Amino acid sequence: MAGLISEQLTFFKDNGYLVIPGELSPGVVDELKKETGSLLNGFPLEGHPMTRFSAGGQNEEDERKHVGDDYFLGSNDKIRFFFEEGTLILPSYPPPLSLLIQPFIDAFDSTGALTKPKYLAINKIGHALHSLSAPFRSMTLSQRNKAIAEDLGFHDPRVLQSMIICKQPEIGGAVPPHQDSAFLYTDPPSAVGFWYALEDANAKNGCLSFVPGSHKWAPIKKRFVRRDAGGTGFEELGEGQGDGVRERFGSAAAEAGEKRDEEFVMGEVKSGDLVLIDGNVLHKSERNTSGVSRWIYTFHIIEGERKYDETNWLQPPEEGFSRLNEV
Ligand SMILES: O=C(O)CCC(=O)C(=O)O
Repeated sequence: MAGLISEQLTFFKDNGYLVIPGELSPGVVDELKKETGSLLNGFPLEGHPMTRFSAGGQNEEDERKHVGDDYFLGSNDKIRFFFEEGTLILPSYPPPLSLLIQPFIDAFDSTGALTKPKYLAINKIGHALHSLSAPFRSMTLSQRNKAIAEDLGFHDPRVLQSMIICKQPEIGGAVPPHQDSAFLYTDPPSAVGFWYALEDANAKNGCLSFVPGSHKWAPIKKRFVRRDAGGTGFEELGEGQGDGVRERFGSAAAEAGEKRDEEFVMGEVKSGDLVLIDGNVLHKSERNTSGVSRWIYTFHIIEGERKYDETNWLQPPEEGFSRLNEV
């Protein structure tokens, strides 16, 4: 099975991301969307802790955060459903306007009740679609993805998480600038994201944007960990831990990078396109302010030969992370 052609590999190495048009056939996209629809319609609200996914950090009330953390932290070997937060645009509107429009833009109203049907209120589904959902499993653990991982230099590529991000019409939240290796930290960093558009993604419905080449100068400085006292947070890297720039491009590159400006380039894509994302590259996506959803599926791989420790928020299931080499 063929992986990347040399121009694609060169683009990825230079820019830290790569768009591969038409990676999924329309038939496969339809099958994955059908599965997504069934999951969204099928999950029970009873017993759900109503955990919202906040890409910006931990800003829920303590009690809700605690319940949410358990639901989130235990999702490594499950398919779980995280609601849109949807309140981010409110501060720019003074009351009473903000109070009037809130029910129409947030997944929840001020009493905590859902303002949308549940299938229109979910931000993301995760994190074990690659092992528990048959259609997502077969397109993830595939010869094609194994060949791509090999071309990217992986010896023992492990799929450690997978997600559907729905970016629902009107309430789909922004994802602030980040580097995936801060959330999926190996020492040294090795994460690569495989991001598939299940619908067209553009400036209006919140496509990705990237800082091209930032993987060469933007070191990982903090990592997302489980806290001893419970919950999650960011922790500075320890002495001698790899930052993803020094090991690959040298100390001078990392030091020069401290002074670089971040210039984002938009990555509009069509349904079926694949985007590969280096774990150090800075990327983000904006709110979906349009009336059209932006469904995507993404999974991440790490190098199994690197150290993945017990402080990472995401811990391996009993059988370990899925081995792409074994497909
Ligand atoms: O799909 C998005 O909007 C953000 C996804 C992303 O940043 C990621 O998977 O690292």
